[in-house]
Amino acid sequence: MSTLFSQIIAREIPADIVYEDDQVLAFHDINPQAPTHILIIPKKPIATLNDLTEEDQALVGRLPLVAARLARQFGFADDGYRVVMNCNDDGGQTVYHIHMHLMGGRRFTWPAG
Ligand code: D5M
Repeated sequence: MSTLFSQIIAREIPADIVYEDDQVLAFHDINPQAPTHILIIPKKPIATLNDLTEEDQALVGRLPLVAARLARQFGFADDGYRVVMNCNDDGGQTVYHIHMHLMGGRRFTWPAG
């Protein structure tokens, strides 16, 4: 099933893209929860973390690498930041194309709400 994020990958709807390679795209979240809030997604449409297979290991491993690179680029790598992946309804997932939230520029609390 096509999601909003497939449409962003296909450039059918606009997004403020901050990183792209052959496997991964990153863009600003439309509803930011921090001064910088970026979504990092694989171009391959995988609905939830539960749908990952062994063959996705390297692809998904790219997501935190891109997160750390963007944290450095946006200047909050040393202060710290939060990465989150929500899964299904109780996890707060609303878009069924896996994505890593990268949030920085403020202090976060724990446990997450
Ligand atoms: O996170 C899904 C996130 O996707 C949520 O923080 C809003 C964001 N979102 C939804 N539509 C867009 C568009 N069009 N551009 C950018 N960001 C968007 P989840 O973990 O599934 O709750």
